[in-house]
Amino acid sequence: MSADPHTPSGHRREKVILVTGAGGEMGHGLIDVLSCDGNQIVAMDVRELDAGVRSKCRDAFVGDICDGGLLERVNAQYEIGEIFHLAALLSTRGEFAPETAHHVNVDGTLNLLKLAAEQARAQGQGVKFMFPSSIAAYGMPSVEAKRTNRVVNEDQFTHAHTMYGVNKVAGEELGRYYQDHYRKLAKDRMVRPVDFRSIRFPGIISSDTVPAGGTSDYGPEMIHVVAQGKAYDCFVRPDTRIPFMTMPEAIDALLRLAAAPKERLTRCVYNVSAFSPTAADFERLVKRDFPGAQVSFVPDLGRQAIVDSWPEECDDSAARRDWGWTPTYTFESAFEKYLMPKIRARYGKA
Ligand code: AKB
Repeated sequence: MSADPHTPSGHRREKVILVTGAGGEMGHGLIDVLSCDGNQIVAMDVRELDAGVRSKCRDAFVGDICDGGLLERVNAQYEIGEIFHLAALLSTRGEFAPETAHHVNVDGTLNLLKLAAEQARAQGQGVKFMFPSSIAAYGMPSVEAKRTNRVVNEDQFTHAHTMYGVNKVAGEELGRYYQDHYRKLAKDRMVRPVDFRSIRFPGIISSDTVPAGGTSDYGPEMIHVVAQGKAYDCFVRPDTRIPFMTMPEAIDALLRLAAAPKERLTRCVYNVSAFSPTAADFERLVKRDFPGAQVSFVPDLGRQAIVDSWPEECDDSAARRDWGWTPTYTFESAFEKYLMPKIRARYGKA
């Protein structure tokens, strides 16, 4: 696949930002912010984008990141300065079809890294590659080990227990390879064709969208289901604790890392986190804000084992030091200032 800075008709290709998984939870919010800054966005997703998101994009391609022909079309038409690669099959869905998860999550990521390297060669400069990784990259060996090692840093316990988590670690390593070692022995190798930057996101709670296919979903699911006046059966134990953050904080972190001067960054992969509530903490605030809410705990042993392999808290001191990461909310203020106002409006509970 060789890119040329000009289209076949000789016109210079437009400089754009490519967003994969554009129709997903994070894609919605990211494109909202990127488009406000006047960026030209090219979106990719397996499904048609909703009209609101599509209207904020220069172009949109419906298809699979494993489709070489599709990527070739994007490569030929546009000059890509940055890639936000959000497309992925999450942890729960990945455990029902692990080989499919690997194909999408790893082969797809490799395709995008190859595209970035081709673009860099054509442009004569590196392409920034933003890769949302996950706390699923961690694999606490037991609940006891999780409770003993409450706060983990980026270099601890990275033997993931899910295909999704293994895929995220693979994506991190592929990105580091493309950045630092790509085509190591080739005489015509380009140095640093990819500027790879990654965040291991915790569970994310959005007031606008309900996640699907994840194992941290119990938090946002509980809020959205109860807000509709329905009873919620939580699939993990009340004492289950993992890190979470709000979607606005996640998008702020991704854009803040993208904007950071490369010389400030001491690593490719960073933890970020805002708060680490238990499932019982979610229940407590949901019942406070929706009196009469019905929440019961019916652990799904398989999904419970996945969440038990994720740490209680992540040490995000490197992100705070290198690029100024700081959370916006505490768990309480996330409910008070972000979730409740928008959730009530969304479900007519204002
Ligand atoms: C999942 O639950 O699989 C994701 C994640 C923690 O990355 N939300």
